Amino acid sequence: MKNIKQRSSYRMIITIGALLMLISCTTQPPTDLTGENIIPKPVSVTATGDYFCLGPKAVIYVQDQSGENSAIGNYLSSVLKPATGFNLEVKQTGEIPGKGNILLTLSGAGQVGDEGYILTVTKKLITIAANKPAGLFNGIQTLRQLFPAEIESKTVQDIDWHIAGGTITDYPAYSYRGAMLDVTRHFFTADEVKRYIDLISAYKINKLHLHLSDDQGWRIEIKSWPNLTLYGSKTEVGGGVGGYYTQEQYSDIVKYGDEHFVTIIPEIDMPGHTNAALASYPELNINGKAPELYTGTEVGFSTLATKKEITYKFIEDVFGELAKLTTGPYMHIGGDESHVTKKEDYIPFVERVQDIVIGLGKTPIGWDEIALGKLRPGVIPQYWSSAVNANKAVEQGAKLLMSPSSRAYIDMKYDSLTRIGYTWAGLIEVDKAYNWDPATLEKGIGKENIIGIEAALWAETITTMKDIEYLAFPRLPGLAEVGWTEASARNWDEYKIRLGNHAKRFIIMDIGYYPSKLVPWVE
Ligand code: NGO
Repeated sequence: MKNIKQRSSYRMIITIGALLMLISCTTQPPTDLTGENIIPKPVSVTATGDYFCLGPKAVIYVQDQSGENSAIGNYLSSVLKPATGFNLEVKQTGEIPGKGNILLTLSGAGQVGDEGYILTVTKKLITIAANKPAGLFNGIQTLRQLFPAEIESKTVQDIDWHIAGGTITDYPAYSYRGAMLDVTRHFFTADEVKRYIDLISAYKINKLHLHLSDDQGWRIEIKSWPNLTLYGSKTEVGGGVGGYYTQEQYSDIVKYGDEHFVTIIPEIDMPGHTNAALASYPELNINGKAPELYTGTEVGFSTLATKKEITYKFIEDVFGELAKLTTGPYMHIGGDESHVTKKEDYIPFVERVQDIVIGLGKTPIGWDEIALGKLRPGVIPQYWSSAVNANKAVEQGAKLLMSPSSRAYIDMKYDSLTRIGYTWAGLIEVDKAYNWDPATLEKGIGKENIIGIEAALWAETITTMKDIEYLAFPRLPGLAEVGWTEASARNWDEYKIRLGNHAKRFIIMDIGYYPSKLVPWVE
């Protein structure tokens, strides 16, 4: 009898022990928050020396009178679920959370602006405080990087979910931190664009500029001009089948962007880079004749008929439909390399197109050439090649978006052996993409003249998601830091160590990154 009792109580002890192993944290925890490898680098980090351990019973408390940010609580729960296997409950309540929980709150963040946050980790509680949901989202991206890299796994990992204790106070240097993806030279599906949104938003990039039309293909359904997609979408560089987004698919991308605090910016390039539209509608051509579809990589040979009224009807219709589908404040009007448009035609054209977009309630962005004409107030020129044009824009009082091709064009090769990419703007190794300051790069352009930066990925040489990943990683996290972290707080030798420690995350996230020899990778 005694024996049976003894055995069952042993069994009980063993079971409880095993359960404790499962639900509590037993391995050596990290305790120095200042030693974590956060990209982009936060404004300030202080450590307390203790740590927090996430268990399956944790609750995500969301404190916000408006009810606006319960979605972000669900988002955090969904981010943590695959790897931990925990079904973390989300409670929208004013209750004070007990030990072992997470609190997301829209009060008490103070001077961190609209996108900043304060992340506090104690033995008892993780708190992210922000002024706006965007700040909570950014705080969550930092939190992801504090957990072991396995947090990014899609399958349950049997490890302890420890985080070092302390406080991170953080906010961005620039409000516009963008990535551009060219979906014209080669088409990328809506799912591929969504994956890119996942990847860029993890590094606090908050804009995705989609280059939707060019000589080689028209990529967005416009109901009032159906041939654009019926005919003009069917090609790409090298003669592939091309493709386009239906308005429904585009709206879905916009929504996905909004959920990840990434504003989608649609670009319709004009008056040059328009062969696909010109091939679809003869009346848009100066001579009234439609050219053949184009699958090469030359630039600067096409132009809309800037003197025909039908051209402006076309532009009003296209931007009119796009404005309705786009939740963000911007629409990009292109304007680059219009080498066959006479200057005296180009200037009034670009001015009129700005007015059309402003009339639709949106803010135009355009490549730096648009500064040749009068910039309407608030219009954002995107510096990519001409410092002269950029200075003209500054003289007109505009704030620039900085995409210098020698630093931020991530379609350039890393070195001469890189299997894909261009070289016309130089080779851009990982250090070159990181090691620059937007506010001192060009004479006459200071921080007060800059709205932010954008990493441009043109697609003449890339055809797959893996190609996108190879050129974007690891330069994109570096450019994200150029946009987020003040130049005075950045240093390549320190950054490359943090970057090297992201290799494990890249691998778990299945990011096919370029393993640059300049970076001490820790896999
Ligand atoms: C240029 C050109 C694009 C090319 C890209 C390739 C701009 C603004 N216009 O950048 O059409 O695709 O270079 O690097």
